[in-house]
Amino acid sequence: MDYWSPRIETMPVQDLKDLQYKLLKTLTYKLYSFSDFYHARMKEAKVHPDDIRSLDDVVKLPFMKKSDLRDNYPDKLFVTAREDVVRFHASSGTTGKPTVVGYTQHDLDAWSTSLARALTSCGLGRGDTIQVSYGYGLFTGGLGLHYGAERIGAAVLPASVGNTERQIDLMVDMNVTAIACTPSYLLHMGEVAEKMGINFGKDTKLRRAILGAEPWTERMRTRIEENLGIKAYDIFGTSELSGPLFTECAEQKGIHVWGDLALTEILDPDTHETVAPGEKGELVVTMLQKEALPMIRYRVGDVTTLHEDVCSCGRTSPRIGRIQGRVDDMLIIRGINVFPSQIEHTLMSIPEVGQHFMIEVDRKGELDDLLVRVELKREYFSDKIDDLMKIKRKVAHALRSSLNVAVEVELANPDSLPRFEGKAKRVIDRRQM
Ligand code: DLL
Repeated sequence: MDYWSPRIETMPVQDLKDLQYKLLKTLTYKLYSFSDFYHARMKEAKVHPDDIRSLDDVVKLPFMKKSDLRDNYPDKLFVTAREDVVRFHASSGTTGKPTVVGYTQHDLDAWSTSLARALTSCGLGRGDTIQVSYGYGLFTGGLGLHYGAERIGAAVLPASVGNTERQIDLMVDMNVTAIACTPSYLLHMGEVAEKMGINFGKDTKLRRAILGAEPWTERMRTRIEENLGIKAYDIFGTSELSGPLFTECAEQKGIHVWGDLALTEILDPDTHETVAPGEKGELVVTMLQKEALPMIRYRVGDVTTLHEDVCSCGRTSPRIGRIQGRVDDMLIIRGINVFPSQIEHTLMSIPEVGQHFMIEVDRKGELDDLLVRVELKREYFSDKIDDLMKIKRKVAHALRSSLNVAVEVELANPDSLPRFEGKAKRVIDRRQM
């Protein structure tokens, strides 16, 4: 069995907990002393670092949420000197502003190490050619996987997203053995390949896929593995925690969350009590070693389960089960996070658009499709097709630039879209996985 960091990955459970406690203690002292934000938060929660006397005392510490990043845009929560930050990424927030994350060199090293362990646990290493078909740029997927794959000595094909036929040609010509992308993109690639007369099993060397950034199911895994003749592994992470960080191992029994890097809790989202082992709840993560943008008890917003038994692969870190949904209303469209409030924000800045809109999500073929239906203000409603097309293009363009994802727009007659008594239900998600 190959491990990337054998000592850490197979450390006896109690030793790992002792290490986590030490790291947590150091982190709380550091942030209490050097971060105005955390100092104030801890004071407000009436907790002092001296009160952290065991790992279980983590529950005394205050939570952190995505809105804290938004409220402190762009970098007010960074605790290192600006000169020590060597990389930024950003992801969509609930309004027009993204949330910005930053990394020191040590943060980037820890991120790559996490992925090096993860990719090794999926059976990848030197001699593999990994096509990275997550977006490169502000999104953490592309560059994250890129450096993780280089770290294990694999050859990287930085394909990014789009131009699917060329991606497939490259996969064949470059003898690609593994791909990292969203599960829906891989299924889409499979369809395009079929049209090109290429059979993944026979015509490519593809054997493994590292799939995540969006929810998917066991059923989808079976479909991918059977249709494409490969092994598919789940990969999880969020930009606030660094980016893609953790995967399943070859046993495919949950995602290993390395204990020296992260402390995982699963809580009841309403009572904030820890749920019983194996029970569903909200994922809350403390990053134990992050420097530029530390995270204590970050409420990730994903619903999952925690498994602390030692995996049959020999790794002792706890595992989380498949992500089963979100506690908030964030949608994931082709791997990109989209908040309905962000759509509303953009629409409401366009003078021609009225108050009412609907968001419809569907899956066309294997790809997510986002349709926004908007009601025009009466004074802009016209029987001239040209005028209407102009407004439609304007709305589509505005949404595309704020969400970073293609949107189909449909203009609706004044007074034609549903009105709501009580809570508006503007999102219809017809995707079945
Ligand atoms: O999606 C990081 C990433 C890149 C993960 C590449 C995996 C692969 P964000 O854009 O910040 O970061 O979005 C994070 O995506 O809170 C989940 O809701 C969702 N998500 C990520 N991975 C999975 C997964 C990246 N394996 C948000 N299953 C998270 C289900 C996932 N949902």
